[in-house]
Amino acid sequence: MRSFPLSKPPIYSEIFFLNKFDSSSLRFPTSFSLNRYFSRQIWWRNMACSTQNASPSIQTVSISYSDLQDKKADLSTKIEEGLGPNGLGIISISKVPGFSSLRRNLLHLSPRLAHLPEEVKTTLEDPDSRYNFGWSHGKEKLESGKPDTLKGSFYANPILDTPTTDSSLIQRYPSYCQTNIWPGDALPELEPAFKALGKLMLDVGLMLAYHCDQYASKWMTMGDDEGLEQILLRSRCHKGRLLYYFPAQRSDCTQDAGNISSWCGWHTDHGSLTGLTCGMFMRDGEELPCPDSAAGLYIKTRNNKIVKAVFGEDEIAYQIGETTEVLSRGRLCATPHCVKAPKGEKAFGVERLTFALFMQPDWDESLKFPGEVHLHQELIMPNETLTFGEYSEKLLDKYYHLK
Ligand SMILES: O=C(O)CCC(=O)C(=O)O
Ligand SMILES: [Fe+2]
Repeated sequence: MRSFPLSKPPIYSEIFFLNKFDSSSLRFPTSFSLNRYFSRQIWWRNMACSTQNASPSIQTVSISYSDLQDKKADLSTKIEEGLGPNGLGIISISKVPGFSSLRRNLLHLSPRLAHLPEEVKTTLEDPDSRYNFGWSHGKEKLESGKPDTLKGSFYANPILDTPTTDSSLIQRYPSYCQTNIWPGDALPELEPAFKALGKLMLDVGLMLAYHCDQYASKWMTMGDDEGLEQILLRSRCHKGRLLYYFPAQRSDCTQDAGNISSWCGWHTDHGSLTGLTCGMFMRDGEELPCPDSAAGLYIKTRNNKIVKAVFGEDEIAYQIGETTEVLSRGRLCATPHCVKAPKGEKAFGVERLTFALFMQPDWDESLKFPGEVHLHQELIMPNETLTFGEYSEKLLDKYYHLK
């Protein structure tokens, strides 16, 4: 039997784990006790304004698309190096045909969406799904408990506009089963651009999942339909998130310097694999290089080091989510990550745009939570079996205190 992973549904991310990470990693006692090493290049950045928080930048382990496509290729060394017990928990795929232009097309629409009139954005909101479809701004909470107004998100299932017409399912799992909400006349380009990039990132992610299964089969037995690839292939739950990080105000650029999670709090994604584009920076409609080399995606390693994860604009990165940790029985651990905002004068007015694809199992997919994986122990008994939908419901109840 093999189980594999899932990724996170949007809502959970920033809300959950911040305080815990910042106060000594309560959440990953077993994973962080393992020693990680990095065989990739590490360099220390000299941060202009603050050296006390300097973290090393680490280039992600990268696999070319042509190698990934080859089902006969043995990529287990790279998978181990990037995602295995000593890896960073993120891997990138280079030279994916068509990716760069699909990324640019979609990311350029992010500020246009964020700047639509408020009354138009309100029509794109979906409170029934706890803002897990359509436009969401200020609905999630920060570490401080205050609403997160630092970024806006647009969520949709890039593969299925209507995952189901069964009204009892829609009522039970609204964050997965609702119908997509597109802006139509207000921004007609969004739907095709979102679907095209989401579909490509899913296809590439499925290829990666195939190689993860090959790697996992070295230490676990699994039936033909139990691998990550098959779980993700049959899922109706994949979710894309187009992110818009609002520009820092002049005061923010010079103050609040040291906080690494200043744009997006520490969290793990709760699905299987999360595809990520490299963030794009813009000011007044013009793309520009990142104004502060310290800004960007940070990851917490298993031996509790914080590093900046670096990958190219033309690469798609994939991170491990909680359900992969469950399905791999703790061998492939969910990756704690956050985003640091740029600071300094040059950061004034600069916005960040990116896209995440949460590849996650179907709401009906059964997951066995092995005793050795210590995720949400207060909610889940060792060796309990839950569907992904039930698991998500438990997390929602936990974090939203509904029950
Ligand atoms: O903005 C990013 O690069 C990461 C976003 C993220 O972690 C998420 O949406 O879960
Ligand atoms: Fe995330």
